[in-house]
Amino acid sequence: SIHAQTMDEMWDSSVSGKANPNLKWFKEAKFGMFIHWGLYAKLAGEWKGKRYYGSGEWIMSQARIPVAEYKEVAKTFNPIKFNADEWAQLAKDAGIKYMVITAKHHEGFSMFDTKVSDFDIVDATPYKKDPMKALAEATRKRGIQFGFYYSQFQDWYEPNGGKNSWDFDETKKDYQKYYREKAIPQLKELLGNYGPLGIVWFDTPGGMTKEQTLNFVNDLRVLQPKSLFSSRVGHGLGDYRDFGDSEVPDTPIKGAWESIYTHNDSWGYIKHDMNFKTPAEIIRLLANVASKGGNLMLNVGPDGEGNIPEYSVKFLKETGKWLDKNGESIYGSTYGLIPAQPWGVSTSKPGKQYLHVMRRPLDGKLLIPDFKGKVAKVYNLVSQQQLSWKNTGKDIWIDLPVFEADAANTVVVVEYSGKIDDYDLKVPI
Ligand code: FHN
Repeated sequence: SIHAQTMDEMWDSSVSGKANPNLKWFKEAKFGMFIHWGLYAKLAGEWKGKRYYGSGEWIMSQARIPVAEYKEVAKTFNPIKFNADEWAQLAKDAGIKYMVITAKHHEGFSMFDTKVSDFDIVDATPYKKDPMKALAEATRKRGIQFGFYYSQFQDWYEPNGGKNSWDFDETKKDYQKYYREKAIPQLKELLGNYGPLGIVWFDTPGGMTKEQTLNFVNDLRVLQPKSLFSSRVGHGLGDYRDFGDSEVPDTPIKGAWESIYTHNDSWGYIKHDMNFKTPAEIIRLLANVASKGGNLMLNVGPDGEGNIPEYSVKFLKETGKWLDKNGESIYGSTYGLIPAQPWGVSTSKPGKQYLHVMRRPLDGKLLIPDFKGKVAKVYNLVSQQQLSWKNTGKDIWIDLPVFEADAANTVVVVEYSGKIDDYDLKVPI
C-alpha cells in the first residue's frame, strides 16, 4: 500500500516477537536525546517577517515556500557555533544514553556530506563541513549510542518525494524513482560512512509496498547488523515500537518501545516559544514512561547558529543531577508492578519496587494497595533512611517523613520477596 501508515500499521507485535538480540542496551538505556536540526532552525518559525505557528521544522509547508526560494536559505546557513563535544557532553551530563539526530527531514536538505544531492550542508552552505561526522565521534567517545533520523518518504524538495508538496503535482510523482535515486542511496551513505549506529529512526513511511520495504531494509541491515530500526520504517519491520508524538501508553507494555516528546512545543528551533519542560516535568515524564516499561527520547532543537537553547542546556543538566542520585530506579528497570497511584508511579527490578513519589500524601501515609509480596525493608533511595511500614494483610502503609524539597519526585524502595501478580499486558511481547 502506498498510503502513509498509521502508528498501529507500522507495528506488528508478531514480527516484534522475534526480538532483536541487540535490544538489550536499548531496553536498559531508558533515556535518549532527539535532535531536530536543519535549515528550518535558521528560519526559527518566521518567514518574510511573518510568524508561523506549529512545529518549526514544518515552516516550508506552513508558509508554502516554493522550493526555488527555500533553497536560498542554505546560502546563509552557517552554524559556526556548533560544537560536537559540547552537545555530546550535555547529553552525558543529562544522563542520556543514546542520541538520534535528523540527517534529512521533510525539507529535503541533507545535514550530512552526501554525493546523492547537492542540497546538503557541505555543497550548499558557507559552512562546508559535515557536523554528523563530528557528532558520531563525540558521542561514541562518551559511550553514548548514536543514530540518525531519516524522513524516507516525505521530501518537499524532490519532484517525486512523497506527501504534502505544494510545488509538485502529487498525482504525477514517481515514488519508486525518488526512493531509487535519493532515499535508498542516502540511507546507504548514512549507514556506511559514520561507523556503528545504535539506531536508524525512520519517519512517516509511505510510497512502498511491504515487499519493497523489506528489500531495502534487508540491504541496510547488511551495512549495520547491530543497529535498531524504529517502527516508523513501516510495515511492522521495525525492531522496537515508537508511539505517536508525545504519547505514552496508559498501562505497562512489555517489549522495547519509546515515547518521544519535544522539550518545548516544537521539534525544530523556534524563537518565540519558551515553554521548556522544567527538570521536574522531565523527571516525572521519564518516571512515568519507565513505569510503563518504555524509553523517553526527549528532543532538543538547536538554532541556526548551532547553539542548543539555554533552557534545554540548563534543564537537562538539572535532570542529570537527579539521575546521578536516583538513576538506579530508572536505568535497567522495567515496568512497575504497582499500578499508578495518586502519589505517583513505580518501576521494577527483581525483588524491588521503586516508588516515584511525586505527591506526598498530606498525612504522610503512603498506601500500596493489594500488595502481594512479603516486604523485607523500605527506605529512601538517596538518603537510605529506613522507613516504617504496616501490613494490613491486604495493603501496605508506609510512613513518609517530609522529604527535602525535591524538585520532582522522591524515590522510596520497597524490597520484598514472593511473586506479585503481573499485569494483564496489552502487548504480549
Ligand atoms: O512530521 C514529523 C515531525 O516534523 C517530527 O519530526 C515528528 C517527530 O516524531 N515526526 C513527524 C510527525 O510525527
